[in-house]
Formats: sequence, C-alpha cells, structure tokens
Amino acid sequence: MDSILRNMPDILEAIRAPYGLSDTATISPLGNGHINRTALVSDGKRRMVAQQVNTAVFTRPRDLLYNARMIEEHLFGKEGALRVVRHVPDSQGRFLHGPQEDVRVLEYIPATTTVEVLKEPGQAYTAAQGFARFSRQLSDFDASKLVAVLPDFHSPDFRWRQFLDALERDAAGRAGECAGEIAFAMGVEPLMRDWQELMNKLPVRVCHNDCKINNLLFHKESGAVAAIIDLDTCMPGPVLTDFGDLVRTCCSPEAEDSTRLENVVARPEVFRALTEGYMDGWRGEITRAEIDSLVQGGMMMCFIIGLRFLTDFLDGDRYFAIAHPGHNLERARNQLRLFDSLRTRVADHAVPA
Ligand code: GN1
Ligand code: MG
Repeated sequence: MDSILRNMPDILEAIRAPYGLSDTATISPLGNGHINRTALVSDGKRRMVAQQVNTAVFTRPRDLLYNARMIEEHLFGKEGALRVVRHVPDSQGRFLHGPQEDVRVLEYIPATTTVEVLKEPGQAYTAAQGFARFSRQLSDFDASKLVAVLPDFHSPDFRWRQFLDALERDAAGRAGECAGEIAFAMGVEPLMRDWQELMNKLPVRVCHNDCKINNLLFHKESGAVAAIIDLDTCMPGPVLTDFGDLVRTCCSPEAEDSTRLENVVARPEVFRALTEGYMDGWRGEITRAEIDSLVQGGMMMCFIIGLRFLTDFLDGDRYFAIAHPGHNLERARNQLRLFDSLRTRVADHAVPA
C-alpha cells in the first residue's frame, strides 16, 4: 500500500476553492484509520478535518453521507444527546469534492484528544458508556432507513468464507508463512458457527460497527467523551458487535499491531469497567439476551478482526492500509492472541443486569 502522505496535496486541492482556503493553508495526516485517508487542514486560525473516502471499500461515498447525515440530524438538538462529528457542506451546500467526488470535510472539535491505548480502567467505563448512550439515543431511529453500505460486515459466516477463499487462492503465496495462524483459526471454526447463530437470534438495532476506543473524542481537560467519530459503518445489527469492538480495543495494554505478544493479555478489570459503563449507558434498555451475549461479543470481534487481518495478509494486503510489509500478519497475531487471552481470562464473567 502506498504512503499515507501521497494524496495529501490532492485532498487539499479538492477542498481549497469550495471552502475558500488561502494559498497558505496546510494539510497533515490525522488519526490511525486503515481505510480512508484523514487529514487536518489548517488555514490561519481555521481548522477542519478532510477525508478521502476509499472507494475500493465504500464504493458509493454518497451512501456514507446519506447515512451519517440522517443520524446527525436525528441526534442534533436531542436532549442530552452525545455529539457526533458532523459533515460540513461548502458554501453551495455540497458535501463531496474532487474529480472523483470522494473528498469530504468534517468539523474539527478543538480541545479534544483521542486515546489509542487505554491508560486506566476509568477510560474504559467512559468509552463504553459513551457508545451505549449513542445507541440508546438512536433507539427511536428506524434502523432499516440506513443503507447497508457493507452488507454482512460482522457476519461470522461471511468472514469465514472470505478467509477460506483467500486461503484457497493464496494470491500472494504467503500461506506457508502463516501456517501456525491458519491452523489456530481452523480450530475456532465451531465457535464461528455458534456466534452466527447467536447473532441471528438477537434484536436488530442501529450499530456503530466500529466502536474502537480511538473513534471517540475525549475532552482534554475533563476526560469526558466529547464526540463520536466515524459513522461510516453505522448499519442495523446486534449490539454484541459494538461491545465486542470496545473489548477488543480496550482490554489489551498493547496497541492492535504491537508485536510484544507476551504483553497482549485481556485485563479483567478493564473488561469489568466496560460492562459497567455499557450497562450504565443503556440504562436498562437492552434485553437480557443482549446482556448475556456481550462476553461472546468480545471474543467474537477479537477473533473476527484477527481473521480479517490474516485474510488480507493472504490476499497480499489489498484491503487494510499497512505501514510496512508483514503489518497485517503482525496485527493478526496480536488479535488472535488477545482472543485466546479473553477466552481464558474473561469468558466466565457474567454481566450483571
Ligand atoms: C478498519 O479504518 P478504520 O480504522 O476506521 C475497519 C474496521 C476494523 C478496523 C481495525 C470499513 O477501521 O472494521 O475493525 O479497521 N473498517 C472497515 O482496526 O473495514
Ligand atoms: Mg472505521
């Protein structure tokens, strides 16, 4: 995958005239997204976030806008609603720019920061409460109005089929290099079937579908949640996947791509904080069956993302942006390890209602 810096000048050019930016405006990479290219644009005192949508993944950027703007509107002005980072139109009311109409502008919220790796369990509580609050506030939004931009996004059946196809193709000739990980994944197949069955039985709600800790903005001063970012994968689904992504990105003391595997362990105290925060954010508005599914959600999401990284490694790194060769395999090893640790360290934790 090419350098993240490569498209920065194009992104700036795409928005310069529509947003009346001066010749001295600057642009620099922002965040850690694996799919879209995100940048901070500064022009004197003005700041905005610009993003080029990866159209190999999101083939119709218009659909992303449609979904996000419906959610933005639903939440806007709602009593006690959590803020979402909103799209900003140009002076003519247009949201998509550049020759491919794949560049958009989002608001920049000052005095906020993102967290890549949790510093203390309190942040897990805050993050989980924030994402649960977001979903609860969308309980009265008809999930079927959202375009399914990436159908079957967290379906175990779909991800398993993708993995088997990639293994059979072995397009990059790497199957030998990750034989250990492949064998490990094969052993988890029965669980994938159980998870699919579990998902099929749960209520469908509006899910964020990418509840990573770094998809929240925290107030620098107070540490409270300031806003939710990245509404691209908001689609109907069962809540265990959202909780699962929180577990996946909060429970380990290491980043998702850390190669210090000996440190990649699930911290039960963080898991507990997540369940408390999540339950608190929902304020009793989820069902017993959903509560009982949360522990499985953590293990499931960890394994599924590990499997997706492994699949992409087998495919020759065509989906996730990588910073160096072998990056996807490193991510896969990390996430499979975390899954294994969750299985032994938190699988028995019941979540109190
Ligand atoms: C991708 O690009 P980003 O970081 O928002 C991916 C998620 C994965 C995540 C792994 C559309 O999200 O599903 O969990 O990487 N998004 C898409 O960190 O595939
Ligand atoms: Mg995302």
